[in-house]
Amino acid sequence: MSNSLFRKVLIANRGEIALRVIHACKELGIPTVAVYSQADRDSLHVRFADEAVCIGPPASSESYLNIPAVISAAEITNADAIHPGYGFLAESAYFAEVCETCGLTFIGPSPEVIRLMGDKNRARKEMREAGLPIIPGTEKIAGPQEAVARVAGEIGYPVIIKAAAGGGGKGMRIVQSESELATALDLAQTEARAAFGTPDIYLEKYISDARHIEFQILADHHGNVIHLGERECSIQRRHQKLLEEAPSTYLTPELREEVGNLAARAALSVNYSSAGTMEFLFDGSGHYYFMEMNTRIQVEHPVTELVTGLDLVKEQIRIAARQRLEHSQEDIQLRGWAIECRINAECPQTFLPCPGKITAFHPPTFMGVRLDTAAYTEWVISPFYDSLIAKVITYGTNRAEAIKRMERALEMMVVEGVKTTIPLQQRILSNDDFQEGRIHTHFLDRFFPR
Ligand code: MV4
Repeated sequence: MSNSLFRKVLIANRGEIALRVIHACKELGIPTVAVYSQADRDSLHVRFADEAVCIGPPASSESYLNIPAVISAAEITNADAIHPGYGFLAESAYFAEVCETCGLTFIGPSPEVIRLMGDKNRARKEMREAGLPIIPGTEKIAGPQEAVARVAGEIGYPVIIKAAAGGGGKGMRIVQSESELATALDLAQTEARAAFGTPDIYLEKYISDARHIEFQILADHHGNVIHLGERECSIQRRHQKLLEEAPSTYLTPELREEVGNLAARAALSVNYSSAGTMEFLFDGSGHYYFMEMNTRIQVEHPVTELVTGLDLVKEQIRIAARQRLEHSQEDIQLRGWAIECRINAECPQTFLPCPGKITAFHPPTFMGVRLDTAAYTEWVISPFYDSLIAKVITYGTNRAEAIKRMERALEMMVVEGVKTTIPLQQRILSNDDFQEGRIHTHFLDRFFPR
């Protein structure tokens, strides 16, 4: 079968997301190429792609992040497009640019918009100009610390320092009072330089007890843009999401429409084209603020797929092939409720990754459950990569049903040989406040102190 989209798609990733992209390509009739490191020879993405190329040793820097190796693999297999998944090269403007230079379609937005959104400072400025409310703060930190202290005083403590090249909470630091500011600035700049290669940081007012809610956007190359509603992501531990849901118990249909339309228009104003996510913070008094935009497919995208019925990866591929969006905003209906639990291999005491061999694996399968995973019995979770074992996603006609199904799915899921986050997720699911939908950014610290 031949398709009008791409000759062949190379997937520059591993694990469940590589399999997820393979599924989308199979449904579209596009042949696939997997790339893998020496640690991933026995991986399912290698088995299920049409072709596979080994691109280097286990360390990501020498394989999944090795741009010349990935590009060479595309060239020798005659692929004409690359899907980066999430993580690794997904938000590298440079990689997207190299793809273009080599005549390969990068399945994602343009290098320019990746670069813009990767600079969280510039993104704030641009999105404010596009009409989105942003959190009170500085544009960019430069100049003497007295000047910074003056701005912080004007914003009002607590303030939060964020790395301009950061995102996802990496390099964030909360400052309670002026006496802590100088030391915090020093540390934050040193950390930012080490982690991101630039010491640039900015300040925001710290909003406590907020909700972290993100809007899913789809935009094509022809000026069409729609939003697919929101995902509630407030339940995070050390900025790792543990449980996400769609929709959010916090939003009324009116507020959803207001923020969704603003987000979609803002995406249009920067010529965005692909799937993208705008992160917002909602405080307790009805205010909301843009925080950052993610230009990749996100780990938690399945909850949006279950409540909208759209396949976001297929949409990304069609958009990259310059097709027009098939759906208008009026076509998008949210139906039912979806919850995702990210099952990671980690030690419950230290919260540190717990790599090792999975000695027994049994996936829960019944009505209303989806499992995105590349795991199987005897599979070894490597210390070289992220410790995600599986994403369990349940769907119900309402939130209570989705929760009940998640409880049953976790109870009937067998993962032996490594410690997992399942017990923590079971405690969250049985918590009264969670069941009532009363969740916020401090939910985990407050209810499950270490
Ligand atoms: C914030 C915030 C409060 N105030 N920024 C975390 C992920 C990253 N994208 C942004 N994050 C936050 N930024 C301001 N100005 C709260 C969060 C946040 C959070 C903070 C502490 C503990 C859990 C959290 C969960 C979600 C978001």
